[in-house]
Amino acid sequence: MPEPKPKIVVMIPTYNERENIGGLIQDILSLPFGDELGILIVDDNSPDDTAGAVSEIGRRDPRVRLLLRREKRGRGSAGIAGFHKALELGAEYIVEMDGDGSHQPACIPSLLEAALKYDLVLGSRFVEGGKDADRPPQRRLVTFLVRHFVRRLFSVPVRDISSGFRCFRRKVLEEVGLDTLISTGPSVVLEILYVAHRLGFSIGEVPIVFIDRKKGRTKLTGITLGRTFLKAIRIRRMYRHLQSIGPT
Ligand SMILES: Nc1nc2c(ncn2[C@@H]2O[C@H](COP(=O)(O)OP(=O)(O)OP(=O)(O)O)[C@@H](O)[C@H]2O)c(=O)[nH]1
Ligand SMILES: [Mg+2]
Repeated sequence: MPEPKPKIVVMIPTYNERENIGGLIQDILSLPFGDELGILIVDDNSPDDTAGAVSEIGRRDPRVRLLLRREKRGRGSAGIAGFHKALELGAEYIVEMDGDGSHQPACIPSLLEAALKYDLVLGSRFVEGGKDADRPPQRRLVTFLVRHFVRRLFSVPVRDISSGFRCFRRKVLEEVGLDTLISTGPSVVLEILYVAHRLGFSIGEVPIVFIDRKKGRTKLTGITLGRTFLKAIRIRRMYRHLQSIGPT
């Protein structure tokens, strides 16, 4: 049987998400896209054997693929490896989302619909209809600080600048220079958005309801957060002179 060639690839970086990943994959597969949609899980050899759970589903359904890396190399580097693989698979639309249950598969169709109009579409908690549901106050504070600090730093005209639930048209990922990005951690989300903006790609937002993770543990420690802020400052310095040549 020939391998399915997905037009849409949903790319999910995972580290210790075994409890979440099975249900999430099933929910994505039940969206009405048939063979046009593929799922790519990028796992860093999670000790809880997330990869084993994904492989088992992949054996039953060839739309599910696993990119297994030998060791934990960070959220950013996992995302970049996933984007390379999605391009290699021939995807026209690449959806990026978390594997912890915070991002709802039910929002994928509206991201894709908006991607007919925009080069990059963010799933946004802060546009009308969006929500940052049931998060503890300390996590809300972090989002608030990131949002206001980074929005001011980058001046990208979007409301949910740190959203990791988004849809790219292929050409955006081809042109942002995946191999020259400096982020290995969560700042990759900001870096790609900033570069895409500086290159003149159009960016839209659709509402999402973000749910706090119910199972598993966060990988976002205080140290990671501090590093992300410092990286954001470096990113701004590096790319602020990047000319908007307009997308080709
Ligand atoms: N492959 C890989 N995935 C990672 C790594 N670190 C985090 N992830 C995944 O990236 C996604 C986001 O990580 P989270 O721990 O949920 O961090 P967050 O969403 O910023 O913060 P919370 O939702 O508050 O926990 C999840 O799917 C993680 O499993 C990593 O080093 N490698
Ligand atoms: Mg999360």
